[in-house]
Amino acid sequence: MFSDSLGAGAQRVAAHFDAMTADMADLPVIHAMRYAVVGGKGLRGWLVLEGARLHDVSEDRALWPACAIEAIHAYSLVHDDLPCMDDDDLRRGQPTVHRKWDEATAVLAGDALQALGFELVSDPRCHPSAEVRADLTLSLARASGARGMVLGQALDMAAETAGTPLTLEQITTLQAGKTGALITWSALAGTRLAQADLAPLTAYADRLGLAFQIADDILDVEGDAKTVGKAVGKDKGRGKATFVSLLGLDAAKARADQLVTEACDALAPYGSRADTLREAARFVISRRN
Ligand code: GRG
Repeated sequence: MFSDSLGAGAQRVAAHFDAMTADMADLPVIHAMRYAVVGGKGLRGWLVLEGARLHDVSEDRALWPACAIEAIHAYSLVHDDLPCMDDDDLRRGQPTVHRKWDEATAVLAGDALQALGFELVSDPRCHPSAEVRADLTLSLARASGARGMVLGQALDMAAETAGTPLTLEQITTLQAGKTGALITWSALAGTRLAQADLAPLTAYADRLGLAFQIADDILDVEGDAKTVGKAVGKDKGRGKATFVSLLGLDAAKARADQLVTEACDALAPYGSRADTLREAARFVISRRN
């Protein structure tokens, strides 16, 4: 079952995280880092492992970027939950980092997780080739910074105060940064490790990222977000445009289905070896959290 594979991947990534942080000081910030990394679905790390498997890259090597992207993802959630952003009390059904510790610890834990992500992909143990490590590091910087996730978050914050709802095109651009950029990087990291052609998995991942966000918007209206552990910001749903509000629920579901079909089709060059990635795409729109 796909969820078993996801869970097993998350455990191996968590074990790598523990090994990579074992020598760090016994301080609240380090405990907060671990707290922020565990307990998620581990989709991004799993995508790295699976993309690597598809290219016959050893898991020992793939665990470095897998752990890196989960660290960057965790940093983004810790900072997104802060009072100056979404002001969330719960994440994954547990107190957010600034609630369990304090704001300063949450800022520092996020900062340290971000630095750790870059440390992991630039560590010579990740890959012997400096060219491959530089490619992973540069692409991760672009995906997570002001060309990617931070851009998406900034556009989202600007939309909150703009007064006029976003158009479909604007929200697609926003989400391609906020959610899509890290998902795309995850799906491509194994290809980068193998120095193979990025095109098929780019087409897959871009559609997967968008489908993920549409599914997230659908879950916000259909799911019992509080009980399944999604973050519920104090300002969430305050008239912000979403794929559901712009397209309507049925058309949003149809669009997500279509994107998953296109994502699966993009994997044709890999044949049946990519069936698990196809399952992942279907999981993304059928998940309950
Ligand atoms: C603070 C720079 C900065 C960016 C924050 C990712 C993000 C940008 C905000 C999170 C807000 C949010 C809920 C976005 C929707 C999509 C998303 C990233 C959901 C969480 O990802 P999952 O479902 O989380 O993969 P788990 O808990 O499984 O790791």
